[in-house]
Amino acid sequence: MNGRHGSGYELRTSTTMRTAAALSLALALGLASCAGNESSSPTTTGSTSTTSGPPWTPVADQPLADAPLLTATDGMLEVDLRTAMESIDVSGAQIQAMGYNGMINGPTLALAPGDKLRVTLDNATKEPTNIHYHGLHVSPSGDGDNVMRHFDPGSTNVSEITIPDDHDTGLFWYHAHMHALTDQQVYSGMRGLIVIGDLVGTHLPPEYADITERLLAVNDGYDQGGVMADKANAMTDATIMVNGLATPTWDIAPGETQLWRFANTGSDLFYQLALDGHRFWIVAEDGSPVWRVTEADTVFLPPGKRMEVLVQGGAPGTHTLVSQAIQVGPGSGNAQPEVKVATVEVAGDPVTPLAVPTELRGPRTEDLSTAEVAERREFVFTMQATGTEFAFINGEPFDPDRIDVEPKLGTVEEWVLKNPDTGESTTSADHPFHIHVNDFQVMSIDGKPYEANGLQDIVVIPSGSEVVIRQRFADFTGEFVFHCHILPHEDGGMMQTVNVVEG
Ligand SMILES: [Cu+2]
Repeated sequence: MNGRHGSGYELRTSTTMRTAAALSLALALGLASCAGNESSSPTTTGSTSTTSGPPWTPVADQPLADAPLLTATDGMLEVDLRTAMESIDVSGAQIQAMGYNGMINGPTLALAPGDKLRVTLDNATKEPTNIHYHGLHVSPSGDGDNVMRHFDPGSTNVSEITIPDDHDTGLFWYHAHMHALTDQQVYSGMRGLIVIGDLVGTHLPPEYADITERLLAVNDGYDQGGVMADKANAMTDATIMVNGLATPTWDIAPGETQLWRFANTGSDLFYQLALDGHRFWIVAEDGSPVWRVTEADTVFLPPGKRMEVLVQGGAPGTHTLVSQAIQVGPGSGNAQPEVKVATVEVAGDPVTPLAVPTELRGPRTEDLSTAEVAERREFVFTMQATGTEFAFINGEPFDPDRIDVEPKLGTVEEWVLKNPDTGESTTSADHPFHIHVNDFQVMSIDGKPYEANGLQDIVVIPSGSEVVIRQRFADFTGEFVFHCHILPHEDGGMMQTVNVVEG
């Protein structure tokens, strides 16, 4: 059973939704006063509020490990996922969580352009769910990348997509996208990585063929009475994890070149990664190859974002990968302190560093700066301090029965994304904009031309700023959404529906 709008579901779970959304609001707005009350406040896990367990004591500093890798064969990858609220081993200790197949970072799905993916999802939780393939250029219709579907509790549903032959190679991810429950389902563990194609073989020089690649899914966990929860904008008390391990350790030889493939698969925290004594060379952003390889001191990962970077081992010794102290909105609740993310051991025999390319080989994504613009539209992102539906686009919360935008297939549109600063710490925040199905190019920020370095699927609209983007609605008609990727904001209403129609 997965009716488009699941009419029966609202009645059964409206209390859950209100509880979850209200608490999400408090958390999203950075209300530090909540912090002292977790044990007595309603759980953020909605219908699972009666669940509790012993304290979670994750083991830090373990060697990095990967999620299980599932690879397509003969053009097809069939994956069975089961989600349930159950006791899961997370970084060496048990905690109640709703992951996929007993993990809070599900299996990594590896496909080549042209392959098909068929996911059979057994929903053994007490709440509806669904599945979204973040960043993939695939059909949003029917049983494809369709987040309008509801997979009812106790039901098993199939989702099937075909990766186009000319799809970008890079890092993507999948996660639950059930409106009003997305935040809790993602932080509880309904997520995993997707690798499309061979980034190294397609885009890097031949001498890079054998470099070590690391898949690095970064997110946070928080023990709320033995149940996996999160603390939006309160990074201090959260456990920062990579691939589900608390601040793990990995190594690199002096001079060795590795490809580190970062994804922020958390629900609301931003990471700005830095490694002492090291620099990064960005080769892909949001699963899209860059137009020029750029050198950077930090890797900025708003929620949902992927950045794939080359790193060369520096001086032998122990180095700490941190997320730097950053401000992700004007209010005090939007200050994130510096936290440790991982330990990198530079050890072993020195290696002669490879020459870092300035440009990539292989297919290049379309530059939309000279494209004919068929339509210009404006979207204003705002929040209010109270209410279940507290986050808006153009003054309205999300309504699945409303079509907000109807672009014509194949055309390019220019969108102005505005985030007015209300001056209130409870209603101002930076909003990471994300749209399904198609990538976009950033054209300007606050009126200043932006030197884009490729296409992307996440861009932060800073509080008090406006960002102009262009996107081509290529290949696929049908309904999909755009939203803020701070998931409590999405659940709170900051989402709209696009319906691409034949021209
Ligand atoms: Cu937001």
